[in-house]
Amino acid sequence: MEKLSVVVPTFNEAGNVGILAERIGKALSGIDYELLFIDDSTDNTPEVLKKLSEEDAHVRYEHRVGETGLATAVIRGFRIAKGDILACMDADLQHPPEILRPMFAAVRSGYDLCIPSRLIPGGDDGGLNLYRKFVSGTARWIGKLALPCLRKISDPTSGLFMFRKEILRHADLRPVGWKIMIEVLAMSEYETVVEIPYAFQERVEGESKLSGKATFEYLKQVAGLMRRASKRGGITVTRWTVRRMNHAVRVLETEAVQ
Ligand SMILES: Nc1nc2c(ncn2[C@@H]2O[C@H](COP(=O)(O)OP(=O)(O)O)[C@@H](O)[C@H]2O)c(=O)[nH]1
Ligand SMILES: [Mg+2]
Repeated sequence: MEKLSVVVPTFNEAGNVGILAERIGKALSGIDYELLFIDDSTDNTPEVLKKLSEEDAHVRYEHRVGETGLATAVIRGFRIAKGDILACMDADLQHPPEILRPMFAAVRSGYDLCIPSRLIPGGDDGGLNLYRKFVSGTARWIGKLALPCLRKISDPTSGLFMFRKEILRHADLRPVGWKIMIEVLAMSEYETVVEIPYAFQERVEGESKLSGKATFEYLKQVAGLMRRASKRGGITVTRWTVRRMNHAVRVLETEAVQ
């Protein structure tokens, strides 16, 4: 079976990475995977990651010194990942790690990209307060207006997605902004996307790093992509129900047994 690399950017997430690694381990049992942290922390997260990587052979990490930025971290992760299928997930457990198994089942079933969505039947954006809901709704609206390739995708501004590595072969990804998924959607080569529902969670440990600067960077990124985007549309987007998603997971189980 193909190998999966889960890339997780971390900035001061010492209280989350252990639980994340444990839950990912359970979610991906029987699947060949690596969990790759790209860390820019100033707290004791690097020590926690070092210990995790010694205890769990699936875990790798790189601690960067003198460099920060969510997008540069994720792109670095994609570059050094060993998998054939790549995923990106936040470290703070707002993206429930258990969704990785249905995402993997979905990509394996033949789609180029799987984008979990909070905004389709079966999904839930309950972890966001009203202000964050407004910010993220406006960001989506601007993104879709400016970039045709985002129009059919219900939740293109989260940091949770999985795809076949080959779609990045000729992609000129520029590590600007906060939203790495829109960079991938605009710059890579793919035809089919599947959306699956998931419930976004509230952050329990640590703090959000989202700032006013991130909003400005997003606008700059969208403006840049309007000029550079190689993907302008022509994408088939399929929306799965919970039932369809569970079916794909069952198919994956039978493949894993063989
Ligand atoms: N490596 C790295 N990770 C970052 C940086 N900023 C944020 N992150 C990580 O990116 C993910 C999303 O950040 P978060 O603050 O939760 O954003 P929010 O969910 O939009 O509030 C988390 O895993 C953070 O630890 C950064 O400068 N470098
Ligand atoms: Mg978060």
